[in-house]
Amino acid sequence: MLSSSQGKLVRNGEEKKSVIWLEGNIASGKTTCLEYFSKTSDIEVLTEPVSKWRNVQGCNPLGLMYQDPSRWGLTLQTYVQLTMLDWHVLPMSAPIRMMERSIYSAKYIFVENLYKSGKMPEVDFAVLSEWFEWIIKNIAIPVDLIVYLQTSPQTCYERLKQRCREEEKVISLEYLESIHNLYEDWLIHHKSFEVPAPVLVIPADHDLKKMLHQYEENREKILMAHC
Ligand code: DCP
Repeated sequence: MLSSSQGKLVRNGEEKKSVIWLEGNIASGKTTCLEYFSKTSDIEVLTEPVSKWRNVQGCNPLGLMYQDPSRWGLTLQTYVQLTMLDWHVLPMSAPIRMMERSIYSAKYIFVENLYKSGKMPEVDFAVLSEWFEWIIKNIAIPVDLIVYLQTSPQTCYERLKQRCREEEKVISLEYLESIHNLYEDWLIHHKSFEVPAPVLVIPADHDLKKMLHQYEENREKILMAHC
């Protein structure tokens, strides 16, 4: 018998842990969603370690990758893979964990995009792929629900221009369209790669007020993720 009280998930008196991945295009509004759920007791929120990607021992692999993807794509994505894995294996400190993206989207969306667009050499793609396959075969990466913030690439482009992150000034609408198409093929059309959990789609082109309303509406569905 399963019940929920104040976000706590209880099965036959035993607390059940649950892991949710929040997925979506660049600037789709993941941070706002995570902030909203971080106010709920019994949820821990893990944001993407972007600050690490911008500063690893004084170097900025994110910035380098945007300047010269063919040269630095492997460098950034190797580090993304490491930092995401670090999040995935971190012991949970609350019954529910909500994570921004995952090691899966790092590979299936971002690495795939670099390779498919001809910006990642075949050998780099092969090495990253072997690493990824080894990790998912040998290390448990739990997930109960994927929440997909579905946006149009145009909306992300507008939001990106507003937030003005220095490294991202080179991002074009075409780049966001490619990321969008890879996400749709993966999570909506199931055309490309394995989807490791059920997907909850939240339309995310709306303004802040409507988005917060939708998070409220979907709250129980998300918190009861493992049912
Ligand atoms: N990135 C990447 N490769 C990955 C993951 C992310 O190149 N495997 C890049 C894309 C962005 C930056 O890292 O330039 C940060 O990702 P998001 O913009 O999606 O993260 P935010 O926290 O800014 O998301 P949002 O705007 O949805 O809150």
